[in-house]
Amino acid sequence: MQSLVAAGFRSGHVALQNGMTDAELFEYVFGGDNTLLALSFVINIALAGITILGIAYLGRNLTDPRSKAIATVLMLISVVSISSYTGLASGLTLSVLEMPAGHPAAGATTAGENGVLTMWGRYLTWTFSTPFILIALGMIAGSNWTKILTSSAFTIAMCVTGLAAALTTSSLVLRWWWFVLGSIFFLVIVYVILVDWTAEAKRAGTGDLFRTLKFLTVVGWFGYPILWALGVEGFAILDVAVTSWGYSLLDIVTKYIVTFVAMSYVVEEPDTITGGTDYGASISGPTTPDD
Ligand code: RET
Repeated sequence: MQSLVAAGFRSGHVALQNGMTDAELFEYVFGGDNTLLALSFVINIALAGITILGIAYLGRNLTDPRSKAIATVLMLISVVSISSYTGLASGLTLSVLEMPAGHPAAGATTAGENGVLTMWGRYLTWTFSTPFILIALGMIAGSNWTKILTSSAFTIAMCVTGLAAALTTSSLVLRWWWFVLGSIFFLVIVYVILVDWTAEAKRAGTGDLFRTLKFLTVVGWFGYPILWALGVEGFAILDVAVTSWGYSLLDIVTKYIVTFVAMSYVVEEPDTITGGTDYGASISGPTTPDD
């Protein structure tokens, strides 16, 4: 068993690390020559922290279980985000990978090692953060759990294929094939937001709020595949620091701004948001108040 685990770690090391340890990657980011890259991580750690505290403060007087559920889901977006950026900043979820033949960055070097810096932790952690964004949006639109969970499953599939695209070093065609698959999954999510949830939000009375959230989300989310394609993973037109800032800025819009826009509506606990004291109860009959 132990040797199996050791073998797993060894192969993980070969697949994800091109000879650079986490400590060397950390030194590469924070050593002084890559201040811009380091800042793109640190600023988001701070913003995620502020957002978590902001939600706790704004939501301190919530009483309705459904309003509380939405506030909790919104908080979880930033809980994932602060962990994600800590992983990137520590070097744990960064790797230097050699691109396959034909890739514009094939043969590039990073800190003396063959390969380019890949922030694969981003794609991995979007797998956990994007479902919370969709759960919050779906609940605000008053959608049903089938649609909310379907869109969540598709976003997980999209992020995992994005991760696979970034980590595939065997073939350029397969990198882009993963990207195409992820893009198809993305279109399912866009359809649910633009068609189903837009209509449902109107019926639920949250149409105005949903229009703002939909705009920030759909426009912002399209930025990610564009950045992937223009950045080091794709055509390598943008360098690593610019790509990283691009993602960090998109994250500010799609997570923190979306969160505060939604939260400022939820705290008022309007009828369009509340679900009544029984909402989400796991047992019928009177429940013990939790505060
Ligand atoms: C990838 C590559 C594969 C094709 C597509 C992508 C889309 C990514 C998106 C990410 C959104 C992330 C957010 C994170 C917040 O924490 C994976 C780049 C379509 C839409 C909102």
